[in-house]
Amino acid sequence: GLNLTNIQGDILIGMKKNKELFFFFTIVNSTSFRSQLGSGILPLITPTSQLLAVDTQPTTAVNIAFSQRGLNALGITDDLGDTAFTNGQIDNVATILGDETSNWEPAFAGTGIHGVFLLASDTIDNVNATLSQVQNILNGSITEAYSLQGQARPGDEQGHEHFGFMDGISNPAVTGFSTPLPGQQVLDPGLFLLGESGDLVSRPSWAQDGSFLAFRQLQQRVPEFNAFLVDNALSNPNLTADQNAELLGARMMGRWKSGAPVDLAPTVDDPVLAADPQQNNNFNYTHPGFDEATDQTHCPFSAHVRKTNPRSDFNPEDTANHIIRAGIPYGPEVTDAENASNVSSTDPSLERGLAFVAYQSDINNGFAFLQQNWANNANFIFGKATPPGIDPIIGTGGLGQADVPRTPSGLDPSDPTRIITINQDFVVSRGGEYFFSPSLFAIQNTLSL
Ligand code: N7H
Repeated sequence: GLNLTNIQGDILIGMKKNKELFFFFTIVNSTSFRSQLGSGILPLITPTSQLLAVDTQPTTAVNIAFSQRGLNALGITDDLGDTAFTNGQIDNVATILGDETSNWEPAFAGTGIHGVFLLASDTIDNVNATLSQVQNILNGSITEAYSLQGQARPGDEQGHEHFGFMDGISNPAVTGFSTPLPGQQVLDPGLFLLGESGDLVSRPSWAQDGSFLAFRQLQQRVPEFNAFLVDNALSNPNLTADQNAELLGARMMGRWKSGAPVDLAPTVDDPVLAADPQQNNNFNYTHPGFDEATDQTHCPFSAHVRKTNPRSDFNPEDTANHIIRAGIPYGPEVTDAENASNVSSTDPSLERGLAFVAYQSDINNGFAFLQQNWANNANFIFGKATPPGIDPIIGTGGLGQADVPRTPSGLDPSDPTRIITINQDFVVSRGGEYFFSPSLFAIQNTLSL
């Protein structure tokens, strides 16, 4: 089995707290940092084992991860065997990810991000207290490069991202670790943890049980998204105008806001199904009597969840391109003024979105692959009667151009060939970085002095 006391807690199960601070730092004194890392910081790092039971969870869970620049700053010269990590996310900006560099937060475009602390707790006060403790221990050996405060949305919206959709339902199960729920894919640990079964790349031994963390600050233009749904509402005669707007959103996502999968609830939401973990992920886009190459009466080929995890659209089911997601929303609720104008405020304090976190053992097979080869590729999912178009939620026209029109088909169940043109991006990448989340053993023996 896996050594759960050695694997940082966010990787396999997520820290799952209502507040999570991403504190990006620059190492300014490598020797001092390395000596404090093993003595003072290591005892604060939360392994998977501590998160499994409520009574062993710390008040504030702490994880740490390093960029290639950070490993360089520590004098670590081993090649971890992942070119995306080695070159940094900025190297992927336009051609791979389709980001517009001018939208990048300057800290992500610069050279100062050596690592990130992930601090998760029930309150921001707890998070800040732990951050002070970390900074005291590190005693001036790091400086803040940037930070992003994530928080669950309030009240009934808890667990929902800013567009209103329930998130965090579907993640892969890992062989030898998790008991799968119905419909959940069971995958080799080596897809997520270096040096474990299924990781085919040769790594330095200390990298075992670490994972690559792809971080993205993804701004969401919520008022624009809502206005788009109203303006392009579908025309099912049995539904109200509001329901037809909801239906369009559900078909773009592949799930209703409740979380119910469109593949199982194609025309009306089913909140009971949504709330049942035995059922809400138990689908694979096949239906007796329907041809998977033509059928979009259930889930559109272009739906976000289908573009990023095509399930039985591959036969045999794809096993190479998977991520474990552990993001959290950031930013405040939409204001009345934004709602009234249908336009996101340009006030930076009102920016909102998803602090996106994806774990994998190979970034070019994981996050970067999903974004470039699936979401941003109009012809994917291959072999369908109608080309799906690029992902209506996260796809970009590519080559770093924002607001390139997206032309997904299949969104209108009454005419699957109809293209609903989307002239604006509802998700805008503000950049990010690739990190390595080492095992506790590696923190103690390799990264510390
Ligand atoms: Fe997505 N959303 O909240 O609108 N995503 N995502 N994602 N996403 C998923 O099934 C969302 C993004 C995946 O197994 C759900 O747990 C938003 C990127 C994958 O069936 C919802 C953003 C990438 C899945 C969202 C965003 C992915 C998934 C359904 C950006 C990878 C699992 C909840 C702001 C490149 C699919 C669930 C499966 C599900 C949303 C980004 C990938 C609601 C808002 C960048 C693999």
